[in-house]
Amino acid sequence: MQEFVTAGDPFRLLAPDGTLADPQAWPADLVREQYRWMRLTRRLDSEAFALQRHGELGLWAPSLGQEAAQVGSITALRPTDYVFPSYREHAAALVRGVTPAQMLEQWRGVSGCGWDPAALHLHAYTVVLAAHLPHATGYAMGVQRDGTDEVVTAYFGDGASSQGDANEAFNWAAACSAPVLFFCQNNQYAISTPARLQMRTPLHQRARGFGLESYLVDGNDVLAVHEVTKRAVEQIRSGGGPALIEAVTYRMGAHTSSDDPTRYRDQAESDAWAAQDPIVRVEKLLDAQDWWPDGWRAGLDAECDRLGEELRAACQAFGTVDLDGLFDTVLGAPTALLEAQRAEYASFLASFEEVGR
Ligand SMILES: Cc1ncc(C[n+]2csc(CCOP(=O)(O)OP(=O)(O)O)c2C)c(N)n1
Ligand SMILES: [Mg+2]
Repeated sequence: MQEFVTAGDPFRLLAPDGTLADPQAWPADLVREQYRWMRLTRRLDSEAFALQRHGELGLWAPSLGQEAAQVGSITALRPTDYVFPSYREHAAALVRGVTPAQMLEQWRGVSGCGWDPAALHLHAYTVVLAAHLPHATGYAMGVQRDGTDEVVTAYFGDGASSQGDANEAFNWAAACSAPVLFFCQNNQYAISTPARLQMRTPLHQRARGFGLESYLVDGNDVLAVHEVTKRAVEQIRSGGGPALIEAVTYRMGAHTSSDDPTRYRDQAESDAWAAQDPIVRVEKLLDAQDWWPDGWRAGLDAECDRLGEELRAACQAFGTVDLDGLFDTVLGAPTALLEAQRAEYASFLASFEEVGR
């Protein structure tokens, strides 16, 4: 296998036209399994986006286009390796066994986290950029103290890499040799700010300055992501210290359901990245190698349909959101400021009733 590239061009195994240097070296069932998770993730994402548009969810952050970066990496971890996602890692949640209903709870506003983080070794979605990176580092220090060989992973974006929290976490993880993998999906944008405008030196190069092992990978190539993550995780698990992976990908959709990306990026750019679609790429490989067992593809189509149906049914079964209750879980004991905000919000909600009269 070709050496992992840590500078210059991202490491790639599968070309956008589906060409793979040595297809026979790859078990077909591993390729199909990666493809299956990517297809399920894409279906989950499109259904959830549609549910938001129907007014069923407060917000949705699409993972469209980032399926390879997410699936390739999460499947390279052990199910017991603790993961700190940000808000877009829906593939990680699916692979870890979060059910469709649990997946939507936070986006519907019916709970702060739909699943049990300890049971699934998957933390709640974190919206405050990079806040979970020092948490992941601290968690990894606990793992180190306990002497187990668990590897902790934190997912974050190009924009989050500019936060002070991220940089403190990189430094402290390196200083303590904490068993943590920092996985950056450089999807080219922090909402409307292009990555090229907010950093002078690419993240994988900055990582070296902190003393982290670092890797640059084509984030739309699920096989390359899987291999690079496996390599990084082996190094961390065997006591080699923390690592950072920068996966170069593209946010094909909007930042969230509240965003209109046509306001700040060209169609030509989106079209160029559409030609790098991570799912189409694997489909081309499966076609070229004829790695479709009889009935397998139709079975997966049906599985995607079932996931969509489950999501819609689960969403419609949610009760109404207890808006007042939101204030109960902000702090252990209420403060005067919190009570004032609660009252202000209650009168804001009441103003809609007046409009309706
Ligand atoms: C500390 C903090 N500042 C600002 C925001 C508002 N915000 C939400 S997402 C986002 C952009 C993040 O971009 P990136 O880290 O590249 O992740 P992506 O959304 O592209 O996955 C910003 C500025 C926030 N959530 N937290
Ligand atoms: Mg980004």
